[in-house]
Formats: sequence, structure tokens, C-alpha cells
Amino acid sequence: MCRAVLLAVVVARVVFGAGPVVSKVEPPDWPAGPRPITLRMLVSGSGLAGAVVHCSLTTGGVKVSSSGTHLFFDLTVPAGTKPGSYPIEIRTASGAANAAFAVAAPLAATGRFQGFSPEDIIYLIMPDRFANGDPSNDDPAISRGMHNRAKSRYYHGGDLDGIIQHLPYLKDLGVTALWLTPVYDNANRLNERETYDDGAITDYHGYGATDFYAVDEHLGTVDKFRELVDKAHAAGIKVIQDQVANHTGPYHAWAQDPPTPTWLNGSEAKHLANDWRVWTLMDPHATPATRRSTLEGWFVNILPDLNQNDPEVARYLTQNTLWWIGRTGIDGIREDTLPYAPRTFWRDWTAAIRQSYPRFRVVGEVFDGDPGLVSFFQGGKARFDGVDSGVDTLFDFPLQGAVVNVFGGTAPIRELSQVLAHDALYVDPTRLVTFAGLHDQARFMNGKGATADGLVRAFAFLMTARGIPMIYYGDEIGMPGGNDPDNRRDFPGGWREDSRNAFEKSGRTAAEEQMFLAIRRLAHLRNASAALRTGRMIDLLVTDDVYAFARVSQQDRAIVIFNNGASDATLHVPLAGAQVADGTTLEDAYGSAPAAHASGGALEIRLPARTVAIYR
Ligand SMILES: [Ca+2]
Ligand SMILES: [Ca+2]
Ligand SMILES: [Ca+2]
Repeated sequence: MCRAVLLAVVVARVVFGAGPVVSKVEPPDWPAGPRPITLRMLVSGSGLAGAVVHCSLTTGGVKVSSSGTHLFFDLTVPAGTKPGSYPIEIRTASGAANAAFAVAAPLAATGRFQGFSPEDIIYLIMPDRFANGDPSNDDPAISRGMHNRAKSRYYHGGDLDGIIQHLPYLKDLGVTALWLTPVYDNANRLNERETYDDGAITDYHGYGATDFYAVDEHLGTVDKFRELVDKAHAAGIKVIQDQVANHTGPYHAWAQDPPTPTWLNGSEAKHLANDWRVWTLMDPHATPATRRSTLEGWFVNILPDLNQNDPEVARYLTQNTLWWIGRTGIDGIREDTLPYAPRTFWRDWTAAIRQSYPRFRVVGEVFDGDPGLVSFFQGGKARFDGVDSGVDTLFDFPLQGAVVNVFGGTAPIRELSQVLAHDALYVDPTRLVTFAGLHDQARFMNGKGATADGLVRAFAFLMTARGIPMIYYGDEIGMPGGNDPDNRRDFPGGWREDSRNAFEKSGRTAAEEQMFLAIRRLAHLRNASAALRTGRMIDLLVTDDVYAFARVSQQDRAIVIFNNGASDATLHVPLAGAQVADGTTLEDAYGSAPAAHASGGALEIRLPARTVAIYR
């Protein structure tokens, strides 16, 4: 064979198949920090077997999957590396390919990575359902046909621009932090694995990631997300990102071709189903075998379950979390499906976050009404398993159940106090995120016997009691809605074609306006009172109809009295511990209850039926 022919054969091999092909590099970039960092890179593609890696940055630790479709290697980014492109050459006996990698400029820490605390009021938004700021991304070319506002499980067109445009509304409402449901890129096709009466659905909710390093094209881009974070910060509003480390979406490429043999717990063809036996995780009598389906079972038997015990998976997920924080400047994470990944993983993951971002905070989802179980997951102390999860706080599902029952008219108000009686179980109950509803439950107003007044009293409780209160978008105007997806209706006025705009007074009904003003007033009252945000909570009077408590801080104090009963009541409220001297006259800072005079260590007041007074 002459030399020219031989050369032609080699070129053909490189061009037509056997040479390495790179389709994805994770992470695609990294912000240079004050310390050197060694990243574990994951390159996906084909023909990667036997690859060697070259880059002007130091590399090592190459490992290729048996299929030649995934390549891991270490990449060290020294402290203060100059931002720019650092291409990686991947060479095999059959050819070479370039993998793009960039070092990004680090974000200044000032005003970023702030964490969240009882000083805050959180507002939960499903970006697809809040406001459509950019109609040009409603039906993107790469995922055509998934947009239809008439279908409850299709994309409706809301996006990150829509949130940016309504920051003034949120600021005016008194909100100081946003939790957005996941912005990860989700499948560009209909989801035919999860079907309902109306057929295939879309993953508009964001919980079915197909790319952990991208924002879904319906919502915006990573840069748009960072712009949202910056603009929210400029308005004094923090951003909490929703992250999912337990599973991927059903259409993630890993479901067919995992990067390591143990990347997933089982496979699409053969896996356990999650049986939700969450209590076994805190049960000292349970065995690894009894906990297995809870930790390794696939969520709703559909979502590929990531195996965080595989060190490559743990590193991938931890790095991904640090990337989002460092690239966008977010302040906190809401971690989805917390119980279903090993507690040892959360321990290491939270430690890695804390090491780089000490003020950052994580709230975990433990969807359960048992304070014993929820408190088990709060970090700050090792539990029977020897593990301190490091998770800062949880959602207060136990209290939420009582809030809905009490203010929805089906339970005596003492239930609130009975739930709070379990607070000693928590390392720090004041950090729990309290709420009347969220995107996984029917809305408060959907409850039998729910009233606008009841919802306002529910918020009066959330804004005055211990915890970090949260508002589910639309609850501030009393939006109705049954179970998922009916509880995820579009915010009226978020779309140009909407017949009215409830973001503005002129577009709200009289009832909506009344509720909006009440909740706004309560939020601003809390924001103005250290006692309501962080004061010690002292129960003064608890009956079936009446709940009176004090909040006492160094700066101020408040006495909150609910008459949740159907009749007006004359109340004798003892003031022990409330730091109110005899002879003091207290004014209702919220409603129109008469001023109250302290005498003989108590308040004598007459409170109308179904009202709340916030005395200061
Ligand atoms: Ca849009
Ligand atoms: Ca997508
Ligand atoms: Ca799991």
C-alpha cells in the first residue's frame, strides 16, 4: 500500500467514526477562586477508550467507561487562574478531539451567597406559571410542541424574565427571598413515561433534569439566571435555588448509558420502586435491607435514582452544586427529596458547601407531618447513626398541617401549640420554613370551609410565629386550586393576553385586593419588628378558640392574640414572661382591636370572633 493511500485510510478513520467524539463537558467552566481546586471532569461522547488528556492546566486520574462513552479525569485550576478558554485535547490511537473548558471570573462575595434566616420572608415561584417575560422562548425550536396554556401539564410560557419584571411587585409585597422550582434543563420532548388521562405530559415543573449544567430553554439561560440573582439582590431579595440530587429525569442520557456501572441504583430495566418507608431511616431497629427501597428505589418508579455511594456520583453532584453557587451568586438551596439519598452524602455535601460559602444555607424537603422524623434530618448534631446531616433546616410540614386545619376551620387552634410543643426535638426550630401551602398540595382556598379571612389569619400566624415564613405564589391573592397540577395555575396578569392583571391593584378583584393588602401589611409588620422575626416565643393562653403568645427580643416585643372562635370573647391573657409592665397600654398594630391595658399581670380584652390582634 502506498503512503498516500495509508494516509487516506487514517484520515477516514478519524473523520468517519473510530476517533474520539465529545458531546458534553461537565463542568463546562469554573470560576477561579482564592484557593486551587481539583475538579473531577466528566466528558461524554464516543470513541474515548484509551484516551489521553492534554490541557495547559494540570490533568490526571483518567478513567474511561467500558463503552468508551464517558471519560473522567482530574483538572486542577490554580488559585487566581486568568479567566479564559482552556481547551482540553482528548487523543486516542484513532485521532483527537477538543473539549471546551473555560475559567470564569469569580463573582465578588459581597451581597452574594448570603444564606437565609428568620429575618426573611420567602416567596415560592414556579417559573413556568408566574409571568411570561419573553414570549420568544415559549415554543423553542429544539423542543417544539410542548407549549399549550390550555393543558395543565404543558409549558405555559412563564420564564426568568417574567420574574425579573415582577421584582418590584415582590419587593412591595414585603418578600425578601425567592425560592424558584428547578431551572435545570429538562427533556426536549413529551414525557411518555408519566402519563395521565390527557396523555403524555411535559416536565414544565423542572424536576426531571436532563442536563444539570444548563437552564431549560423555556425559562432562559444560565446567564439569565445570574442576571435574575443580581437584580433580585439589588432589590434586597435573596434567591434560593431548587436542586435535586436524588434522581434525574426519565430522559437523561444516563438512563441508557450510565458513566459508571454503579452510577444509578439499578437500571431502567431492573430497579426497586421507592416505597416511601422514610421512618426506617431514623429507626435504630431497622436494617440496611429494610431501608433499601427508600434509599435506592426509583421515585414514582420512573426517575433514575442516582447512587451517591459511588464516589464519582458524589463528586459530580457536589461539584454541580458548587458550580451553581459560584456561577450565579445564589444565597441558598432548597434540596428536593432529601430523605432518599444517604445521610452520609448530605453530611459531606453540606460540609463542602460550608467550606466555600460559610453563610450559605440549605433547606431540605422532608415531606412528612411527624416532627420526630422531620427533626431527625436537621443538622447540628449526630444522630443514632453517627451522622450529622449538616442540613441547616427543613420545611415545617407538621406545623403546616395544623395551620391548614386550624384556619381552614376543622381543628381547634390549640393544635398549633400542640405541634410547637415538639420544638425541643429540633436542633433549631426557629429556622424551620413555615407555610400554608406549596406546589405539591391543594391550595389553602381549596379546602372545605376555607375562607379568605381564614387564609389571612393563617398568614397572620406565619408572620408572627417562630420560623421563616413562606408564601406560595398567588396565595397572597387567594388563588384557588386543587391537587397538582390545579394548584399550579398561571398567575393572572403574568401573560400579555390575560384579561386582567392581578399584579396591579386595578386588575385585582375587591376580595383579592383585600387579601393582598392584609398579607402585605402582615409581611411589613414582621419586617419592621425584631420580636416578630427572631423573638423568643412564649405561649400566654391556649384554648380551643384562643391562642395568645408573646415574641420577646432585645429590641422590642409583641403580643399576638387570635380569637379563632365563632363568637366574640372577653379574654384574660396572663402576661408572665411577656415583659409588659402593669400600666402599659398596648395598641393593635395590625387590625382594629381596641387598645389593651396591662394590669395585675394580665390583659383584659374583648376580641371579636375570628380576628387577630398584634399588640406592640
Ligand atoms: Ca416565555
Ligand atoms: Ca429542555
Ligand atoms: Ca435515592
